[in-house]
Amino acid sequence: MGDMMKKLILSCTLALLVFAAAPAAKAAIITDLVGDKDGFGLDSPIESGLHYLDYGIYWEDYRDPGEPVFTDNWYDGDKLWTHSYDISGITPASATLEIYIAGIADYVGWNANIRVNGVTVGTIIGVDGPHDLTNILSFNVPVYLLTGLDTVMIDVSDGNDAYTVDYSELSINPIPVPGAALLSCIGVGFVGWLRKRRILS
Ligand SMILES: [Ca+2]
Ligand SMILES: [Ca+2]
Ligand SMILES: [Ca+2]
Repeated sequence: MGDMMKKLILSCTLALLVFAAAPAAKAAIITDLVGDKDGFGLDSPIESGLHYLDYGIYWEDYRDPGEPVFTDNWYDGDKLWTHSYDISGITPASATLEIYIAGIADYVGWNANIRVNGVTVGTIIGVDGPHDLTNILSFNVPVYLLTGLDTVMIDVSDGNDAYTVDYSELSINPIPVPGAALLSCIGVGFVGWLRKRRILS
């Protein structure tokens, strides 16, 4: 075993011990909610899988003052919004985007792509009616896309597709701190090893 490897193992073990001993070692899940969870702004909370028309009507704006235009508001076409959150000091392990929506992709050929920072993370394939079902959609977001200021777009293939969104929530699961410390330690060690082998100059 070379000296470099011994040093790497020693320093990574130390890093693990230090972080494992820290009381705040476990990182919390980060969530960012855009809009509010109030059943599309209607008085009755609506569960997923029900008919929107039993509770609200089409083309109606049910927003509270100051709410983003794409939520609790039934209208047609693409929708665009931003999730912002503090990503400093964490290493994301996985991320999920949850969107509660009613009335989208309700004809064959009317598909909708969900994009995060321009990259498609899911597609809703159009099926013929009913035209108003409520649906909680959940998409895995590749962690390389996360920046702390992420644009989400609902890109509908037919601009006449009208629908409403209750809320959008982005949840990020960080790698627990000891794991993140180990990863960065191995990364630093690997770069050192490459330099020593003159692979990197
Ligand atoms: Ca609301
Ligand atoms: Ca629709
Ligand atoms: Ca809402």
